[in-house]
Amino acid sequence: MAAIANSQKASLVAIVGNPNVGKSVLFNRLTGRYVTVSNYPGTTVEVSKGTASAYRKRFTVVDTPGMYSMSPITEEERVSRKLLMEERPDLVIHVVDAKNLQRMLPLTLQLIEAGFAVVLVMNMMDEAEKHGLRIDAIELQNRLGIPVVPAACLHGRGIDVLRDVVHGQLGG
Ligand SMILES: Nc1nc2c(ncn2[C@@H]2O[C@H](COP(=O)(O)OP(=O)(O)OP(=O)(O)O)[C@@H](O)[C@H]2O)c(=O)[nH]1
Ligand SMILES: [Mg+2]
Repeated sequence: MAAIANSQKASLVAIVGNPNVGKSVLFNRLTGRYVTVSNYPGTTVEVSKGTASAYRKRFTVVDTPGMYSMSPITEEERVSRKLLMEERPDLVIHVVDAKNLQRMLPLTLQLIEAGFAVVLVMNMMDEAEKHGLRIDAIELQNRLGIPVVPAACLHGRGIDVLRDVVHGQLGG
């Protein structure tokens, strides 16, 4: 019956993080051509949704406006928080700038505390390396208790690993 075939809703994956860390670049890498951009209801803030896949599993990806914390100040932050709390994504990809890890990790902890399944994407590794920064992703992963994926989304680095991790997190 069609109703049964359609009853399995596609998983929702939300990309969140500070402004300007590469969320939209990652969103574009993960999604294909079928992307919808709309104003979040009652606001002028734009939210993009698209479909991505890992192996043959398809999932919906939403690109959220930049947020610094779960305690919103700006309209963008209010939208991102509302989206997270109301849509309760199956997985949250927290994108951070590897050059500014310390400043950005508090949001990772807030997301974990809020009960979300979180994957940390350490983006801009190309720039971090140019600055001579060396980050022990395994140690960070062990301390946080969530998957950590080093990436340079602009150059496509880390995307395949992230797809694998997302696939695993969504139940394979
Ligand atoms: N060097 C480098 N630049 C990157 C990387 N990823 C993204 N960028 C650049 O960072 C800038 C911001 O990228 P966006 O994807 O627009 O960032 P965003 O997080 O969506 O920003 P907001 O939507 O404003 O919150 C752009 O100029 C990108 O080209 C990366 O891995 N390495
Ligand atoms: Mg963006």
